Amino acid sequence: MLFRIISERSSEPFRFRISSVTDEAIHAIFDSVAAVDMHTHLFPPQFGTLALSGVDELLTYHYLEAEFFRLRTMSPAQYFALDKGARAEAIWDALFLRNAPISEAAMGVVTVLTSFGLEVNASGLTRAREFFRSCEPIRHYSEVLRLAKLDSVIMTNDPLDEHEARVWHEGAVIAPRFQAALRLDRIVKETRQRWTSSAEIRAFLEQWFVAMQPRYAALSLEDLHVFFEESVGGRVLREAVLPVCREQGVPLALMVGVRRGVNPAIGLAADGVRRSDMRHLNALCREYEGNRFLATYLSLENQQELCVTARLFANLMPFGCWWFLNNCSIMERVTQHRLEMLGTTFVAQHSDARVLEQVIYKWKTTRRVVAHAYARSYERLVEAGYPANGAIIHSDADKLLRGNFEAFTSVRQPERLS
Ligand code: FIX
Ligand code: ZN
Repeated sequence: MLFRIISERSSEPFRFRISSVTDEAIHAIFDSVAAVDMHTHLFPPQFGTLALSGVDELLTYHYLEAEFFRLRTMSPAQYFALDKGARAEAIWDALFLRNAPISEAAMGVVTVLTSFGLEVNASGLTRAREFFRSCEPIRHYSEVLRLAKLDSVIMTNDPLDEHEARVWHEGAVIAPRFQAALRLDRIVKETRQRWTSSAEIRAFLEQWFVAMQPRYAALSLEDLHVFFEESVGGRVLREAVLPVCREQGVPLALMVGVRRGVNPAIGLAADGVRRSDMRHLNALCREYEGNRFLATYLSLENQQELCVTARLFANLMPFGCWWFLNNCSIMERVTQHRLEMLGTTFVAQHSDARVLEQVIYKWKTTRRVVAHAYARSYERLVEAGYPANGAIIHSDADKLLRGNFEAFTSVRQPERLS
């Protein structure tokens, strides 16, 4: 326990009359905030087969597939020849029954099942299948968001995906708790095949900005040097993406450091990580000061430089511990470091969930780790003589779990950033 003096609540919520706060009180405050999950691959039921949910989807998550292949029970080719149910059974048997599900992703499945009163044992998979089959989709969606204490989630929306585009064209009313993020990866990659000028791409983007009303546009890439290259990709980014984002007041999220397709045999799990050159992010923030950038870096080695760059440029908002960083030990270290370097001016985490129920375990871990990191800093603050203040702790938790993202992506920005 970090703090010994218990706080006393006054009549106003979170106005503590305190000389200090307990670690427990800080955790309770972080637990009370309805978070916004700023990057997921989730879809509401209107998107049909794109909306993944249930135990078979949880078990065939690519994080678990990578762990399964390490056991060499079967080759990737043998595995991918099976149907989804048989793949789930193979993973269940190998990672959950024959071995302790000790990894972050495997433990996550245990947390999800437990939250629905389900158990990990020989009959557990059959029971879990029965349970998820019996759930009414809309009610189940709200229940999952309630358990994860999420106010809303941001999807990843690719206008070049035919299935998705059809849903948008049909004018489906998208569930208000699911908001769009316009994903640019394919647009940038397939420019040469699809468009002949930057003006055409600009028009295409503008049309989709209207249709989707995205909170931000997003691009994942190995390194940012492409922004400054004399290549088709470089020109699209400079002549279409950056100006349209600036004009529409929409931030561009940069997800940097992923090496795609390192081992294509293992499907969605094929990607690796690469340390990036931070000079390009510095140059982007400096040369495009009228744009706003959200940024997450996949390599642990880039985290300090990201903080330093954010100290230099207020048009940059670091976010989350992405993918291979989204586990307890690293998230705690990175979050602590960000608090030390940036105060609370960053977005603490996103889930990257692909399967609905994953938000339950990912947000449970996030709240615990972020609250713990915050409590460690706060303990030092109180020791330094600062009068503990529950209202400020609540406001900080709100900023880290939702407010910074909301303020940064809202259309009305302070003059100097717009
Ligand atoms: O590019 C992304 O948005 C990545 O998050 C995914 O491609 C990746 O497969 C993933 O799910 C990581 O969590
Ligand atoms: Zn993602």
